[in-house]
Amino acid sequence: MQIGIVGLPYSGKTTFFQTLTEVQLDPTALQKRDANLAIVKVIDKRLDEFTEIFQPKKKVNATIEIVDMVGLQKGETSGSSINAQFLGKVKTNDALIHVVRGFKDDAVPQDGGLDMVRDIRTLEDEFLFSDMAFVESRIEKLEKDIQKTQKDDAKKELAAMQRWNEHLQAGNPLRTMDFPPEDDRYLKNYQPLSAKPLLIALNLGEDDIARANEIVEEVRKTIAWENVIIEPFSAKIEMELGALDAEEKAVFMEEYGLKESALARLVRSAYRLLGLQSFFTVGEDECRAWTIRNGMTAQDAAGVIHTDFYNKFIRAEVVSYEDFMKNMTFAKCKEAGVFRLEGKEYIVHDGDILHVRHG
Ligand SMILES: Nc1nc2c(ncn2[C@@H]2O[C@H](COP(=O)(O)OP(=O)(O)OP(=O)(O)O)[C@@H](O)[C@H]2O)c(=O)[nH]1
Ligand SMILES: [Mg+2]
Repeated sequence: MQIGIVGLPYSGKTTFFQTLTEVQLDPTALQKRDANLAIVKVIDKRLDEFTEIFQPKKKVNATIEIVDMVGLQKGETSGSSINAQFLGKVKTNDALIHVVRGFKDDAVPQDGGLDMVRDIRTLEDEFLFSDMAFVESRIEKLEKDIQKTQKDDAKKELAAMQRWNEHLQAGNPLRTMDFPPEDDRYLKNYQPLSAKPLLIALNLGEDDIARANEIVEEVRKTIAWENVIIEPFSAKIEMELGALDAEEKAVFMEEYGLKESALARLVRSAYRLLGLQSFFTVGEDECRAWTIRNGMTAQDAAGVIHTDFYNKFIRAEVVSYEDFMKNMTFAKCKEAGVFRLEGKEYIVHDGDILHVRHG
């Protein structure tokens, strides 16, 4: 699962990226001398609670990969051509965090003054134009193919591309479209940019953090897009937080009226945005959060732990987070009848503790 940080120049992308303090740099990325990939822990208080209870040798958080998408140079957004190479790189991400400049600072250059809505639209338009150009060229090619060969496959795809085109021509990003199941493979193959799940992160000035919710509402009303999460934060505050010890941190956060670091919140939102959830395996050796997509079955989930567990799946013992916390031990969960035996079709819920029985 990889999330790309995108945004106009000087919006604070790299500053934000560097505040990912729980960062472990991916060794393969370092080999490629491409240190802008971070593997970030998904902070989850449920995992912390299980760790308290079981005192395991090892605690393993779910993780998410975040990439600072370098390559968008100043000036590239004038006219309508962010370079194709940059857009190609963006396509490889599963979701995008768009960092938007919301802080005033005369020392940091800014074209045309502060305007978050304009900046959001600028980048979104680029994604829209790029998808339109792609879809139009696809339509042209498919029409030619059909004239020559009359293939059913090409006809089906043409119909899909025409639907996409209509949606895009009306100025709508593809993420707001209801795709029929047969479009799945085109989405997978073509990775259209305007279909990517989008989290808009408003990098507000420190003085505006206190009225962040108000600002978010204003922006939300103005852009009125569906399926987009908008979160406020301050890259500068996050950076300062990162340099403090725990006690100083608490005082500092109190001062700004912050309950948690924006980072933890943003990562959680990103997780939700991707339609992801966690299940847990717990015990004295290890307490661990695993990532699955919403709707995955017990057998799928077992396969995330180990391919063998998928192939040799027999049953899963399952207890929900809430039920476990009411009873505190597996023995008591069994007595209370909340430690259930489920088959391979069972749909795993967020927070389930799973114990896989396999052959
Ligand atoms: N005052 C203030 N300055 C910030 C904030 N966030 C970033 N900056 C400053 O803005 C400048 C640009 O920040 P970067 O994080 O490098 O921005 P970027 O989006 O990565 O820029 P490019 O990679 O050039 O596109 C730096 O000098 C930062 O110190 C903020 O929240 N407040
Ligand atoms: Mg940068």
